[in-house]
Amino acid sequence: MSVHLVNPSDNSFGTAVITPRWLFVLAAATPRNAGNPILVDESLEQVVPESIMPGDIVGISVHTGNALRGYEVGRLAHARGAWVIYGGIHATLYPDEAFELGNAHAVVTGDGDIAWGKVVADCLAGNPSRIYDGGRIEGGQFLAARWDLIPPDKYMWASVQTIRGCPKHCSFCSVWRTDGQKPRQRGYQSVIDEIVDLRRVGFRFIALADDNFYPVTLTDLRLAREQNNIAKVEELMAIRTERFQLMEELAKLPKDMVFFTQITMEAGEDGEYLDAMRKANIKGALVGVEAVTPEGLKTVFKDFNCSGDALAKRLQTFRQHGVHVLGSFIFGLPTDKPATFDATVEMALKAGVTFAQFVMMTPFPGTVDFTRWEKEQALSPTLVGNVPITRYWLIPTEVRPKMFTPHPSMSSDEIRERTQRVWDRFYNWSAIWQRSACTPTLRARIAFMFLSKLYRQMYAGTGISTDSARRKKSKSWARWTARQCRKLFQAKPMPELESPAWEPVLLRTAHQGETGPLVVIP
Ligand code: B12
Ligand code: SF4
Repeated sequence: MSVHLVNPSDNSFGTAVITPRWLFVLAAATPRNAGNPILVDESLEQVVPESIMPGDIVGISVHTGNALRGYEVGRLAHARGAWVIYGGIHATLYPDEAFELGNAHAVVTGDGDIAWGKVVADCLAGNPSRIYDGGRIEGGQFLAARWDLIPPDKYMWASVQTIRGCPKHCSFCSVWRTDGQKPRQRGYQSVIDEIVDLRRVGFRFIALADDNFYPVTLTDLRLAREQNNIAKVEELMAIRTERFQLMEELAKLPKDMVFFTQITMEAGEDGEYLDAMRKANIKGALVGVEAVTPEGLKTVFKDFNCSGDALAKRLQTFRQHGVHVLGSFIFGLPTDKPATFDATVEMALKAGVTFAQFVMMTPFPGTVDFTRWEKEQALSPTLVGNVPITRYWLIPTEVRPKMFTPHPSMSSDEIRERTQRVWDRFYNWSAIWQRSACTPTLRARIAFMFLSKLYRQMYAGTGISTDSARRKKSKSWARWTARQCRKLFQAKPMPELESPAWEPVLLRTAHQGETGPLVVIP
């Protein structure tokens, strides 16, 4: 009997940018008596059906974008006589779908770190339950990933999570609803141990797979102080202090390490925090800019972001403190006009962001935008084939519309074409050459240029170049470039590297709750 963990994808490039962390975390959650799980990341290569045997256990993770392929994998695993289990954000939101379309035996909702062990044991006993509620476990219970199972030559970046949950409530984002608004922070010791494991085997680029690396802002602290809410101030300060401790420890790791994270632009007003990030070798961060106008920010419930000159200044502050920005912008908001596209790319150029992504408004399940849209659609449902558009992930990709929510003044094609032009303008050779001046050597400059083009190729998913000849050509270019780029990320292994000898840590266990006794983890 074998346990297989499959990360579904329609697109296999042979090389991938970032490790799907869940694979290595669930590997750690797999009981030792079930042996080492077989990890299949389909963004590298497709699953081989013949490798699945009757009685095997197949765990499949689905987010909305890969659900359709995930169900296909589940059906083929079921046909091979395996136990089929789903988990991940989409399965959490739509467990029934996994049974109806993916031949599931069971679905795990929420966090899998603890639930997966029980699922495997139940399958081995031939008696799995239908639903396992993994819930939201405490930060101290997050499992460290099993990096001993990572293939050494397939990924550019490994991913390590330091915190889960986000206190904000942006309308297009499901994180605060699924992962909660209470930040759940891992002990820094366990984070550092994982990173040491990765550096030992030659990974020096690490994506911190966090929802929001800056969970407590200076404004939060000021407000709590103004309200004289001592308990709140203490709680916020404890979170902030732990962040600084983590960064202090990251700073002690080998100097060639490079970290990248996701953060709100509020960190731009906190020079002390940005300096700590820089010292910790957190050299870049994805910042959700989303919109460059106050009206746009209001529609996405992101009024805490800046617009206009203040926005450019805020983003430049990151650079001044040595943190590069990957600016993330959304097109297709109801307030967008034709002029918004040029204004956005000009802002991205003016603000000096090192990379940028321009995504088209997509209503993801679990978000405020999705709920609103689903209600509107209930009045007069739109169908594609016989699938309601509010279940767009079930529409075969060849006929799936590229945008789902109608815009008040522009057609979907107009939005796509304008978005494509923005990508082209931001990533034209001359603009990239200018930005590449941030690198120290000519070699690094050339690498930067290739990476910029690769990024554009992999993520400009506007669906414009969808004729199959162009798609095939661009895919084989991306495959080749990804292979070359990966070598630039590889470092000489450091098998001699040791984790610091940590003092025993006091932690509360989640089952015991906030008021439960403390346990000593040696
Ligand atoms: C890091 C990250 C990225 C990174 C790295 C992705 C990667 N290769 O791993 C980058 C920046 C590249 C990225 C890109 C995108 N992302 Co992203 N990303 C995240 C983030 C912040 C963390 C994911 C992570 O690694 N978590 C750590 C692991 C351990 O947690 P986990 O995956 O949730 O798994 C746990 C449980 O879900 C469960 N579980 C998961 N799978 C399984 C399977 C089984 C069998 C079981 C039992 C349990 C189980 O157990 C795990 C351990 O507890 C999440 C937010 C979030 N909180 O999930 C968004 C998130 C997953 N991303 C999201 C989106 C929308 C995207 C993009 C489409 C954005 C865009 N517009 O381009 C792209 C899509 C890329 C792609 N093709 O997959 C959405 C997905 C929404 C949805 N309904 O599907 C999320 C939820 C954020 C959001 N804003 O709502 N992302
Ligand atoms: S978009 Fe970012 S800031 Fe907004 S809720 Fe999601 S994770 Fe938090």
